[in-house]
Amino acid sequence: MIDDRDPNISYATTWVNVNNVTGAYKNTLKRSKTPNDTATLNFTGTSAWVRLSEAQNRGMAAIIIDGASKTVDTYGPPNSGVVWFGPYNVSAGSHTLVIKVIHTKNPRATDFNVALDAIRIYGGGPGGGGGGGTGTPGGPTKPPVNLLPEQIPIGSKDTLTINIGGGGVGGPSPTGGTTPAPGGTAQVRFGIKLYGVEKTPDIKVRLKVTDLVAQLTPAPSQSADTCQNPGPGQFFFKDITMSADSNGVYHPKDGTTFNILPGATTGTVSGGGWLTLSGVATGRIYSLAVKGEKHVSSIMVNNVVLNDGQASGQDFDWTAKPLQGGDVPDPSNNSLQDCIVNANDVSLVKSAIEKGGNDPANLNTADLDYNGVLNSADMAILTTTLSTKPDDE
Ligand SMILES: [Ca+2]
Ligand SMILES: [Ca+2]
Ligand SMILES: [Ca+2]
Repeated sequence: MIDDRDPNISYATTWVNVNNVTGAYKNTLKRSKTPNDTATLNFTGTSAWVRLSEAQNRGMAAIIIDGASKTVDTYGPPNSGVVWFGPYNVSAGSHTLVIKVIHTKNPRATDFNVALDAIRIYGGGPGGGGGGGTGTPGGPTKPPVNLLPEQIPIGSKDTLTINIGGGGVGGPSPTGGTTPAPGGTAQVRFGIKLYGVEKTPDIKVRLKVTDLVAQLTPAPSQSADTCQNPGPGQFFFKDITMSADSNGVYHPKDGTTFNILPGATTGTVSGGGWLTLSGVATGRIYSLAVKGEKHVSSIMVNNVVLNDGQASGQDFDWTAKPLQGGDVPDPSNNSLQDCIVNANDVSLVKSAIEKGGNDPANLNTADLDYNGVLNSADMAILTTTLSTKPDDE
């Protein structure tokens, strides 16, 4: 790890030393809010991580490698601590990393400060003796392997352990020679199952991505999460078409489109089930939750850092936590769900079963085991959900 005071980092022009910072490496930071101030490190390696301090008075920084720039936002609530941004992957060889004060900020931020704590280089080792060491460099699109745990304080009473990479073994060499720009957009793929189903037709789900830090600090005008619209720090990737394999494992279906909120844009599933999380900043800490078309929403992973591209850690297997049926679409409310499992759902399923038959609207509401028949087996799935976890998350 290369500390902010390492002589290999050159600063221009008005950076100040900040000392006795609990949680920071060597308890130090180097801080500036002067436009175009830079911290520069020349290094040899294949991947860089930059640790910056987050706080209310922090602005945005550009992280620039060999001229390719990525903007990061270091605004955070009080006692946010220090956060790793990266990986910024490059081809093997010599590179220049610049952290630049751009004097831009999140509307919630009170000032423009950028505060550098430390840098890590993998796949080569810079003059400063970074963590890379002796391993074979990993490919530019591969995440660091042989992971090392790192404690990052995220609040006054809590800590979070994430894996931030290590340089021991290295991933397989890439084919092709392109070098991705630093930063970018995260992609995820996920496998899920449905509880108690007999058949597995295509279904639609919602992926909810929550920025756990931004969630804590809503703008005054921002309303809370409703079942239909995202709240502070949240993104809804809605109406994702999921297709099951012969083992009943669903993945996002190639070539289908989905809707993104906020912003009301659309995306397309590509590359074997990968979703591009447009709008979601990389290098930040998220929880991911999935809600099915007749199911409650379940948090599948918490405290996960999303990185650029199809990082291998972002191909999730969530099949151990099957989606539970119960929050059924209500025909008297535009066939919307309300994110609550209660007597209304019981009554909707009960009346659909009593009507019987194979009316598509009734099956859409209440056929919780997807076998095309409405009967007590569907009610059994609902009562199982009621007995365990009635509402979303
Ligand atoms: Ca430091
Ligand atoms: Ca409901
Ligand atoms: Ca059924």
